[in-house]
Amino acid sequence: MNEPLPVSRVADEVIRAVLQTPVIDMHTHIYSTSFGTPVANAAGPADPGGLLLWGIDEMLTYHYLVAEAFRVRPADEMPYETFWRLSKQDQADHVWRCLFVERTPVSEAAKGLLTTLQALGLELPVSGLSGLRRWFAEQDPDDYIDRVMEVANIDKMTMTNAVFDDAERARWDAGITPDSRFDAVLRIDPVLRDWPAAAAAMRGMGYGVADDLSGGSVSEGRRFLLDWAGRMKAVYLAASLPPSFAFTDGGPGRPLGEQAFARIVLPACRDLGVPFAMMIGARRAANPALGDAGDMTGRADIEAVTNICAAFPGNRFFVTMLSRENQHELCVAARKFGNLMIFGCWWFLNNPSLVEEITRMRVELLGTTFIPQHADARVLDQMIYKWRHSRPIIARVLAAKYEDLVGTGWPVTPKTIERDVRLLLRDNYLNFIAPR
Ligand code: RAT
Ligand code: ZN
Repeated sequence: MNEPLPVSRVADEVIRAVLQTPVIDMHTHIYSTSFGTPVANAAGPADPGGLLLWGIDEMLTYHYLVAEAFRVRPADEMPYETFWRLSKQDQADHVWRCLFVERTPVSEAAKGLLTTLQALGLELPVSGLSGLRRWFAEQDPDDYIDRVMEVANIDKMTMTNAVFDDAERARWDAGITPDSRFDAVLRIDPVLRDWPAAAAAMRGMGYGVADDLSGGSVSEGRRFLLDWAGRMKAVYLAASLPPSFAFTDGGPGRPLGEQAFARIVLPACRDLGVPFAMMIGARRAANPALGDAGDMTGRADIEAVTNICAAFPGNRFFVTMLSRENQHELCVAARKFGNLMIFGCWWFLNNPSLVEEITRMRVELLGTTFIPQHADARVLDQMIYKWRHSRPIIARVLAAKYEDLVGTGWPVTPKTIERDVRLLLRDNYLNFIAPR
């Protein structure tokens, strides 16, 4: 088992390790069943505001696919308002017709639906969606979560818990039963993106914060974060940030979001002993009529990241960036700062060609000290395709590197491969959220 491998056996060993190692997924938008599900199922009727999305109609109306459907039938043929007024099932039928009937589903997100159905052992719906709709309606969501996790080989996943979202907060207030398959992540975009709006919301929840950060704002803001992080048992705090995100020193005179970050958010993370995740490069609502599908990518300034990592050595930062052009400098930044952990090929980067390029560059610059991927699934079933598509790519990149090593005479054993793959798929994350 622990003999050095001949070069001819390396690729098989790597693929085995990458497929067999259970992943801990550090960024998804999947919720446990206590948050309710809008999908009618074997265990009960639809809960219209429920947050756990799953099933064929949710998969087809994923915003990645909605954007693609509007390329096939643009707004002059299917006005945005008309589409949004349709029932979920009619929207799904429309997307199905555009992307699977009138066109061939070769895009990453379209193929992903097929990968998922195939992995679940379902017939591909060449003759329509009704059979699939019946099958999903017969599932009990709680058992179905287990099934998806087993097929995707996932140990645990994080939710994205947007505390400034009234609908989500109402669910917490109504009472959530802990579910060991999920960890919470306290998501706080408005604090950094729009301080006055965040302050108004916090005041509404009984915290004494002012629009201009005066008076007791700093201690009250921290109290808000500590209360909610404690209540959710959040494993880290997070925000998605625009390409224009900047940080110099967080001092007086700097934008309020930057000051709040330095004076409220990062001290709270230190008190809690948890990292802060920055997802940088999403320009919201480039086309607002498209809803979630209308966001754009943009190149950001890496100096914000290096300034932050340098100024706050007592904090730990997960960082992912959305623009392909930022990837190299982000790797270089991670070489400078031990408190920076790069993660995932985010959103528009989660395509095989880019995952391969980015993962190879990361291995070359950072060895095994990064987190190669997260699913970012919004619909439970997508966990399957996101990981089925990424795993072979990660394995391919690693295998080529080990083969090169064998060429130098360095012994590469199954144990070394297993250790490295565990680091990449779970331990780097676990060690970063709870350092020894
Ligand atoms: O990937 C996505 O689905 C995006 O819409 C966002 O959720 C993004 O990942 C985010 O977390 O802001
Ligand atoms: Zn996300």
